Amino acid sequence: MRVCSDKYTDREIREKLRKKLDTGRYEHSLGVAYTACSLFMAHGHGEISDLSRAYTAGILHDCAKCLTDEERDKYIRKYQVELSDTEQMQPFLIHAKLGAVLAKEKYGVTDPEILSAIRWHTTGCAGMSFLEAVIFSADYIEPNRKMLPMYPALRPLLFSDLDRAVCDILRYTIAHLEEKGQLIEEHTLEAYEYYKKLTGAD
Ligand code: DGI
Ligand code: FE
Ligand code: FE
Repeated sequence: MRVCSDKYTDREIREKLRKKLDTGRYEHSLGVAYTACSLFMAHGHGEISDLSRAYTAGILHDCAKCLTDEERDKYIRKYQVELSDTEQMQPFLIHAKLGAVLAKEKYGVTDPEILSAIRWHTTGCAGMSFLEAVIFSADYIEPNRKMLPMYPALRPLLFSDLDRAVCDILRYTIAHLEEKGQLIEEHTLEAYEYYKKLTGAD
């Protein structure tokens, strides 16, 4: 697969990632990349240039997920990444923002839409682009994910009604976080309100 990088081939990106991610995370990243390509095809975007963007965003979306705390803090300082209060209190959220920075700095990706899809893959946001919505949802449904009760219905829904499925994912995520008593990013709540209104879901 052609990859959207100014510096590396697909194989080089995979080799670099394999060293930076644990095995499960690497396999998940491949799963997101190919699920994102499939969603592009299903929604009428079959050009290789489109699929390359889906693949690149998918494979790199968690590139900052397996950093040590020291590495993470070093990159935050080096690239002057600003953190929200929620990110400071729940640092696992930082990998989305930092992933977009590292995709650019370490993997040679310059396409702003790919970087933005990586940036928003965890929380989502209101009015996502097609690529952003695809990466956000491919992350949730790719086949390596541990089985959840809603998957048999949710997975096909993404291929027929993307906005409705994004809305469902946001609802499930918010309910899950509330149950666990976790802080919820404003972007996640705004995204849910947006997709609820867009799709008329209740
Ligand atoms: O990195 P992954 O595990 O592949 O997936 P991810 O980046 O979507 O992270 C998943 C976790 O992030 C999942 O447990 C839900 C959580 N999450 C999403 N939005 C928020 C959130 N957690 C908190 N605390 N607040 C949020 O707004
Ligand atoms: Fe992630
Ligand atoms: Fe992920």
